Amino acid sequence: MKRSALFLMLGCAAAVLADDAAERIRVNQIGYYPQGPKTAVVIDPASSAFSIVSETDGSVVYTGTLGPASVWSLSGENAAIADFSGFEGTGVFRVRVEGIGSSWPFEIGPHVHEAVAAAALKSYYYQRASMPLDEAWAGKWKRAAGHPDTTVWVHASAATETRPEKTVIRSPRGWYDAGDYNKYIVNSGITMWTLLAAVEHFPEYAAAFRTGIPESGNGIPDLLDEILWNLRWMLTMQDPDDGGVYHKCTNANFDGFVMPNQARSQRYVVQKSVTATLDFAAVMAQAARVLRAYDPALPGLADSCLFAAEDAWAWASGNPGLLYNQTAMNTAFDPDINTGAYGDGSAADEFDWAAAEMYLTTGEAGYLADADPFGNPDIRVPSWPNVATLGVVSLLMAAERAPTPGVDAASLKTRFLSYCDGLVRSRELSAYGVVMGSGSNDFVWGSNAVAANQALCLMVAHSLTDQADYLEAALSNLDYCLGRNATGYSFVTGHGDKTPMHIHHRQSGADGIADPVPGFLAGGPNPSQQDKKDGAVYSSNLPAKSYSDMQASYASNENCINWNAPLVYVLFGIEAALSETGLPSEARGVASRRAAPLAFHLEGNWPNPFNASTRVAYALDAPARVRLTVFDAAGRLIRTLDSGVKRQGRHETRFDASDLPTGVYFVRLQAGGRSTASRMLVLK
Ligand code: 9MR
Repeated sequence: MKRSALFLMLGCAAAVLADDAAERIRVNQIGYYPQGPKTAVVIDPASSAFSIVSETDGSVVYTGTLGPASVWSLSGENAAIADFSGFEGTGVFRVRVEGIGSSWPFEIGPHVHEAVAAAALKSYYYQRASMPLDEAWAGKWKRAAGHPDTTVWVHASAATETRPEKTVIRSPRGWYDAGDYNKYIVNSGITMWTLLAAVEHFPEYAAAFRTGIPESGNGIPDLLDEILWNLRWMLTMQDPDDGGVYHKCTNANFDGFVMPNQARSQRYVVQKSVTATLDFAAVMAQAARVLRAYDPALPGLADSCLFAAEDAWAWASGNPGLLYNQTAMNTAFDPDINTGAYGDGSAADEFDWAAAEMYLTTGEAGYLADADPFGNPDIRVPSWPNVATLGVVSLLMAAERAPTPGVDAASLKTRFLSYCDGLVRSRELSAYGVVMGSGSNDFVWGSNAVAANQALCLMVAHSLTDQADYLEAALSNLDYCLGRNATGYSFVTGHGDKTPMHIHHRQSGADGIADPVPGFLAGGPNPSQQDKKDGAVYSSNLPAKSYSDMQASYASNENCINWNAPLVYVLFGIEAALSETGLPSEARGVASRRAAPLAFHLEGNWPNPFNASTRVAYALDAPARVRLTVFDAAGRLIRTLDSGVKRQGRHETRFDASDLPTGVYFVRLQAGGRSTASRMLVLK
């Protein structure tokens, strides 16, 4: 249960006041790194003194003075910054301000964002079409398979001589786009690039990172296994006869709030478009590059991706003006298609991006002649209709490793860094000390992904220069997403004390479980409020406060694959840069550089051996966020039991193994970025 709800049930007036205080002291509710920057934002400060208070014993461990208050015009708030970067202790703490009270608790620890990174990536598993989600991996959000997509009809708009209308094709797998159950190539394009870029840019970290999915332990990084689920779907979306790519695999209309297996409307592939085909070409070219290293495990897949990319590029070159216009399509063909359009007025940036990826994978300069990805690129925050920056980033990161003949990478780098310098400078004008909100168009539909994509660009700048101010600016936007914002929400479901509970996500609305499916980044504040006509209610019209935690609010409170992807990228990059080891704490054989003061141990489980379920006991000598991980005898991660922040003392967690085969298992306890040795559990 949420802490605030429990307090309200107890009718404890003092505790309600504590929530009120937490509303006025905005922190990253997940936490901070011991040696990293640490700031909170205080609204309408009553005094200038603040302190950091230990959750263990209530002692004051640090005191400081607030910065000068100023107004953030985007939220209408008078805000001052509490900077406690000088405090480097580890544990669980709150910020206390005289005359207000205390913030939500947060952790300071060496791998503080690892659990939220795992959840953000795991969210893609929860979005998988065409397979059941077993309890072993999905926990209480287990569900039956939805959308086999084995009898998909070719829509009239996509009919050809070889595939006339109603030809049945197979298009299984893939991720549901968002709260809806449709699968869109354009949005898969930027999403896949971003996740593949995390594999390319943080290779050691990605290789060692485990999320607990059915494929874990198969010799391929979990992140790449997840990517493959969608890649194999994307390959089905190319017409083998001409190389063109269908814009989407979709219902005619959005489903109601039902579970995936209850959504059984006829599925269609609709008109091929130049944007979908180029996004597909770019992703397939990039995938061919990344998958080459896995040829023995995935024989022929890299080659297949490259062939698919070349065929798509050829089709797009022959049909450069074939943009997707759903309204026009519906006047000419039946049935009408009313799901997400992902329409675009120009394919110039898609040509640039695809040309860049094709050039980098093949080394053929011819691609640079057809489009000019590096001539005068439109460098700006990436989004699904604006993808030129993706090609620029791929080129700049590749140029760090090997020469790029025919491209002036040095001048491109100067231009990219000058864009990022602007983002860094903008923080100085922000009362919140964040980059987000520096541009007048930042608060759009999916604004939290604007924050995450600005942070992605800043992480790239950090990789290119190793300069700390880029990393700190990226971290400011991560703080924004996790609670240091004008709504006070940590926008990732299930992570933080005040998080979205009514996300516009069909499974979360239909499964009868109070907690939403975890790990989703909610869309975020959006003053256009396009969903008001459908019942969404907002308490503010101010840009940074136009957010509503209601299921009806698809314009501010939906999840979407292209919004989670930059969050995964940034979390991987920040953990790789700022965590104690630069590797996930679960990675074997990684020595800790510095021992955390937190001590904890696993006690015996009871009963043992056991049938179906057992209790695992453990003790903490200080409060910490706790995670138990269970492995099978082959070392495969079987289950992760997240316990949230636990107080000092002894605790028990029930481990239900009713769905697992008998045998030997091992449990480990993780807290404060470290883990204990394993204990054996015997299931008879
Ligand atoms: O993210 C998309 C946003 O940029 C558009 O303004 C909006 C309206 O066209 O659509 C958003 O994408 C939605 C898509 O159309 C259907 N699946 C859910 C997506 C997120 O809301």
